Amino acid sequence: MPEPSEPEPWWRRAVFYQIYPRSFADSGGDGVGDLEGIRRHLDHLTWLGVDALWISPIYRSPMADFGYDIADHCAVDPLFGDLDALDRLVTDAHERGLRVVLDWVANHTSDRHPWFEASRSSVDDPHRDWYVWRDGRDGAPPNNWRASFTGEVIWPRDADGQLRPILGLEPRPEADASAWRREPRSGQWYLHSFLPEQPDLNWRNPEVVRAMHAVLRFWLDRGVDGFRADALAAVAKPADLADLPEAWAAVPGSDLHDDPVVHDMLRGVRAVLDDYPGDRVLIGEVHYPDLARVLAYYGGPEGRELDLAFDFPPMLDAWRADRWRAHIDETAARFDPVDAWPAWVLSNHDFPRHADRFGSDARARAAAVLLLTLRGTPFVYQGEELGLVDAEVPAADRLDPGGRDGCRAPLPWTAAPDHGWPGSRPWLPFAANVDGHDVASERRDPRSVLHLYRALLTARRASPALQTGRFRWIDAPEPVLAYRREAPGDERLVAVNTGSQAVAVAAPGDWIVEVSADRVGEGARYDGTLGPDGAVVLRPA
Ligand code: ISL
Repeated sequence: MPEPSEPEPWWRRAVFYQIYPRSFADSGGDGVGDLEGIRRHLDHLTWLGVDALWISPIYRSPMADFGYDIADHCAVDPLFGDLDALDRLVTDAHERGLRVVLDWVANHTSDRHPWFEASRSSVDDPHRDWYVWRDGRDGAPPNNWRASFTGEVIWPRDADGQLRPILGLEPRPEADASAWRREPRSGQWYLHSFLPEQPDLNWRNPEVVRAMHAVLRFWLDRGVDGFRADALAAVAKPADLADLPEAWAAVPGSDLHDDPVVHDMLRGVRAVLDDYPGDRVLIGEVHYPDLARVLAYYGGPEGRELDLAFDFPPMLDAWRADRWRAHIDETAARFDPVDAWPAWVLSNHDFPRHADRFGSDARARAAAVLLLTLRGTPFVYQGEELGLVDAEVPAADRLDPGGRDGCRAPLPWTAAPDHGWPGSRPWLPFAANVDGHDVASERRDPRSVLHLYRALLTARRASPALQTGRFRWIDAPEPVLAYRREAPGDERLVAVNTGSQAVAVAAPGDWIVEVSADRVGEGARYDGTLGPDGAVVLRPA
């Protein structure tokens, strides 16, 4: 935790941009994005004004889970390039002042990883205990845990405000829902919280810890600025691997576990990062509906752990002022007293895009104003800066075992029929609203969503209040979220109308519209009215 006299770590002021490398930009003409494609488009990202890139996995992989199944942690998959391409990307990004954060998948490897191939080869193999092997129960799996992707879990709030898991998709009939698979050679079962091709590592084995630390050092030595740690709840499985209560039996165990083993693991990783200069960042995917549990992953008296954890409950909630006010208040009430810093996110590669979920372009614009002016570090998912919705992928054409293809559509760079993806057809179709929502067209139109993101990022970069200042609500009618951001000598006022009626929102004092969600009226005095879905950032006149 920084002393007040220490400068804030860079990641508190930063805006992160998530790159899903298969879908960002293709330099090779094979229809799949690659590292050289990212490097060639760095100017776009600096023009946009983000500070750091998080790149989803680029490691050697059979791609059963599109890279989240790693067969060699220290090699780049040939689809994406090679180590030289990664080095060139990091060097060029750094020259432009962009940090680079890689994905780190701790919970599992690919079943084709040499560690697992050795582990499954015999009960006596030295790697056997690197994974989680158990005897079955009378020919049945060792416990009642389910794997992910056998039915979708979402976390809606009931009318009584309680969070409850429900299955959003019917489990696929052919899917084996168990999180265990029997290995015929030994007759034992191995645990896979996700696909059978993704066996879970055993983090209680010190050799796994050592091997993974070596992986992290391999990339830190190459100059990467930190990691986004995948699926931490799955790592936190209890040692006894006991059955889940019946009410939870249909929920993938990877969304439920919260055992202290994960905190030992994170403190160890933190120590590795702290060996390196420059505030290397550790961002965690802690997919719990309950913020108190997420906060524990920032560490405690026994030591620091994560720097940032995604605040997922608001991402999975409706576009309603009362819900967002409650999430923002709860985050502040829990995080501020211990100086933990939230990470806000509206979309990523696992969930339908917010322009789809919130139902209109105008709402997505208003949500962007909120995302980029809250107290905390925002994460922008590639394509949201264009206002993209998901691609429509007919069931028969779906590639992802979790049904998440829609939000992974390739980024359209131009208005041409190939949208800047020459050569083979891209691996997925373009977004349903691709027409007019490509980078080149939006760069020409100052009212585009792209220019809105750029204006918000420019305003944020110039304002200590927006970056790290205090947050204070101001009075506003119910469908509106209105707040001040304040730092010494600097302040901004933000008002976001989540409703579809114009509404009067008084701003005490005299204010100029710095950014407006529809780009109308910027530079003029704020007149006290927000249009339908309107949102503004105001600076003192
Ligand atoms: O994708 C989900 C729901 O559709 C989530 O429950 C997701 O499985 C969970 O957040 C963990 O996600 C991460 O690990 C997975 C990988 O498939 C995801 O892409 C990744 O973000 C396994 O590595």
